[in-house]
Parts: sequence; structure tokens; C-alpha cells
Amino acid sequence: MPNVKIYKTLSGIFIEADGKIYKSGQTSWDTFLNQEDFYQSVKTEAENKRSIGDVHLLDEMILQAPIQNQEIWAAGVTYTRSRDARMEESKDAGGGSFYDKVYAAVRPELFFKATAHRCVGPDEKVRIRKDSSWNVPEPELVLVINRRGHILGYTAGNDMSSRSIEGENPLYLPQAKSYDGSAAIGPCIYICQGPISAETNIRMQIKRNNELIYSDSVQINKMKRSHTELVEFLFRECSFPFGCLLMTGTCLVPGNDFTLQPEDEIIIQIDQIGTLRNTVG
Ligand code: DO4
Ligand code: MG
Repeated sequence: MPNVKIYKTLSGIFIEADGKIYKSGQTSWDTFLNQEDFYQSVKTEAENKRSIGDVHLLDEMILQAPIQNQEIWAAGVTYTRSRDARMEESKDAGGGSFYDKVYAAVRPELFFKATAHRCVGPDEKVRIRKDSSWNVPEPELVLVINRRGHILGYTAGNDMSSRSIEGENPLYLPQAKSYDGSAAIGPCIYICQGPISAETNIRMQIKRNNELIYSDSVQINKMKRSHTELVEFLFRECSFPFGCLLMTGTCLVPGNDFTLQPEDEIIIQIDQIGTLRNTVG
């Protein structure tokens, strides 16, 4: 099967294959993701249907976050940069060594992030908490997993985080991570046969008043853990009747003097997947 992208839009589910767009006969995202033979069904749709046009059609569509009843979970401290930043921010609270330990431990850090209700899609507004003074975006590769625990594909995600709240006490992590508008995902699900390339780049740019104030990138091969290891732990004692999404952790953390402001533009690009752009509301 060629590399394929799936888009959830206001007017249905669309498949991009070889630069052409096909409309899926499926109308429910939950059913679409959990079809018995997902790859074969997508392939058959792209082979047997007439294309409705080329990729430029997507410019006219309103893309939605690729989620319906899936839960979004997140892995933490999967890169040294995240470990070091967290140790630094929580050292006064005595929480520093927790991050070092979880980085090295067999059991990964996995936390519940959001449902569709707390998540936004491309070009929508992410939020910073009113009771937080230090806020950052976290650009992350996101695994799209069906109810049987199989990784179907990948999307881009932003794990918006309050560093002041998680730095005050690691037990405040759920409040630092999960609130309305705290997650962004999209623009599509990228499907490839086998795992995504280890050389995949994640890039993030932040613009304020149209001026670039942050830009950095990383390859996912810097990650300490494997995707299958994270999924195995997540599915150990949790079932997901509709499947789930799993953010795989950040390696890009702006310097300690950086905090997001309303109207900042966050641009996350991941090779093959595309661009997830959001502004801070
Ligand atoms: O342990 C706190 C959260 C870590 C996280 O979100 C990340 O490493 O991406
Ligand atoms: Mg994160």
C-alpha cells in the first residue's frame, strides 16, 4: 500500500493516496478506525473508488481533530531534554529526582491527557490556564491505536503544559496537563506499512506578532523508549473500546525564560504527517 493520509473533516472522512483524494464510505470515525482489516479496507477504498480530485481540495476543507470517542494519553520523560527540564523546574519543591528515576525505570510515565472535549484540531485555539504563570507547548509524535492495541498510524500533537503548576509539586501533574484546550492534534493520520522512520523530524516554531521567537527540531530516534513498549504498558490494564491516541513525549522545551502569551502562533511539523498550527486563545 502506498503511504496514505486520512483526514477527518466536517463533510466526512477523506483518504489521500498518491496525491489523490477519495471520500470514504464510512461516516463514523470510531467505526472507521476499528475496522477488522483496517489497511486492506483503506486500500480497497482508494483502489476501487473514483478520486474526487487532487490534494488541493484539502485547502477548501475544514479539517477536524482526528478523534471521536478515543481517549488521549501521553507518555512523559521519554527524552533527556524533558527529563532535565523537569528536574530543573521542580528542584526547589524536592521533586527533581522523580524525573531521573522515571527516565531510567522499566515502567514508563503514562498519564491521561484529554478526551475530544478538551482537544482542538488544526487552526483552532489552544489555551493556557488562567492560574498558571509559566506555559509551554510540547510538540509530540502521536500514535493512533485501535481497540485491539495495534498502532494504525501517526499524527502530530501538542501537549500544552503548565510548568509553574507541575514545578510546584509533581502531584499537580494532572492539573498542569489536562484542562480545556490543553491538547491539539492533527492535521491527519499518516499510515505507513510498518513503523514510521526513525529519522522522522519533529519541528516546532513559535511566532509572536508574526516574528519567529522559537525554532528547533529533533529526530524521533533520540527517544529512550520504543512505541510498542509504551503501547504494551498502556494496554496492560486499560481497555479502549474505541481505540486511543498516545502522545509519545517531548524533546523540544523552550528555555526557562520562555512562556506562551495569548495570540502566539504554534507551528508543529512532522515529516510525512504535515503541519499542525494553532494559536493561543
Ligand atoms: O512528567 C511530566 C510530563 C512529561 C511530558 O509531558 C513529556 O515529557 O512530554
Ligand atoms: Mg508531553
